[in-house]
Order: sequence, then structure tokens, then C-alpha cells
Amino acid sequence: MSHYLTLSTWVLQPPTVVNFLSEYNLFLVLGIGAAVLTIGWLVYAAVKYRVKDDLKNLEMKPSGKNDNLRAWLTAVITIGILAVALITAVQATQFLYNAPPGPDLVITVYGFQWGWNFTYPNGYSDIGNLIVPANTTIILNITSKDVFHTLGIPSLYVKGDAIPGQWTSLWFKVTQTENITDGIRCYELCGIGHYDMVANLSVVPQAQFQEWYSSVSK
Ligand SMILES: [Cu+2]
Repeated sequence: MSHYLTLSTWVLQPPTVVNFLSEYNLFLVLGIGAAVLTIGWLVYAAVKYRVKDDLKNLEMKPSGKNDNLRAWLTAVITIGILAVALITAVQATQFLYNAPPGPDLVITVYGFQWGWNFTYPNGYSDIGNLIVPANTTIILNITSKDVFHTLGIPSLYVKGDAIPGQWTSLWFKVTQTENITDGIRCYELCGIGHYDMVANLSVVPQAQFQEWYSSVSK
């Protein structure tokens, strides 16, 4: 298994990835639309108002009805694009903040210099390996033992700050079983070992998870 998953690796994309991609694609469309309008208008104006045979054409003419209409149209389109971007960005963020209703598994994560400790509800804890069942909402409650860290899972498009004295939550759900070496890493420069502050993510079938989980229960 490679270090980083490319998107095509996921046959069924996890909801956090779908959420991110749909927002990204919308922003791409809005951006292309804005570019076409702006550059189109620039080219149109450059051609229409170019200096022709003599310099008489340079005289400013009083603005007509069409100029006002164009100004209003520009304002309405600009506000429209910004409004769509704002509303959908807030919706996408809310989606990431609010985990869907259960069944879920809540895991406590401690970041430290330099590694990740994952503690399960039964008290079992592991440094460097996060094993979770497929088709289950996984909620990570994250904090730090020392300095600022940030836990990120790039293949799932989720990230949460690990700050001493504070808790940050994130959730994800994966439908496929998958083994991602170094799938979890630190995104906050936290000292000399930062580059190696990684952990493996294993998504296993639910039955296999239950078997493993009972075997490590105290
Ligand atoms: Cu770090």
C-alpha cells in the first residue's frame, strides 16, 4: 500500500471526501464563470472603445442607459457568486463539524512529541496505529500532551488541531476496508521529530474489528 492514497483509490468515496470535492467543483465552476465574464468584458471593451482613425474618439461621452444596466448587472452577478460561495462554504463546514447519527465509535487521541496515542472506549490504547471498523462513524476527540499539533488524514480530507487543554472533534466514515501506512500525520510544525509524527490507519471489516476489540479488552 502506498504512502498516499490518490482519489481514484476510493471506489466508494467517503462522505467527507464527497463533501469536499463537491464544494471544490462548485468553486471551480464559479471561478471559471467569473473569469469568463471578466476577461470577456475586458476584451469587448478593448475592441469597442479602441482608438480608430483619429483621436476624436478619445473624448469622453456621457454615459447612456446601457452603461447603467451593465454596472447593475455586474454588481448583481458579483454579489450572486459571492453569496453562493459563502452559503455553500458554511454548509460544507457544518457538514464536517456535525457527525451523522450512530452507530459510532469514539476514540480519544493524544498528540505528543512525537507521535499519536489512540485510546478506545474499553481503555485499550495504541501508539502509531488506528484500527477502526468499516461502515461506522468514527469520532476522534483530539488533544495534546505538550505543544500544538494538528492531526490530519489527507486521504479522508479531515484535520483537527491538537491543543493542550482543549478538545477538537472530527469524524469520518469509510465504507471500504483499507490499510493506509502513515495515513495519519501531523500538520503543525512541533519540533525536530515533526516530520516523523505519523500513524497508520487500518479500516477493517466490522466482524474482524469486533474480534480484535474483544481480544484487547481488559
Ligand atoms: Cu507536528
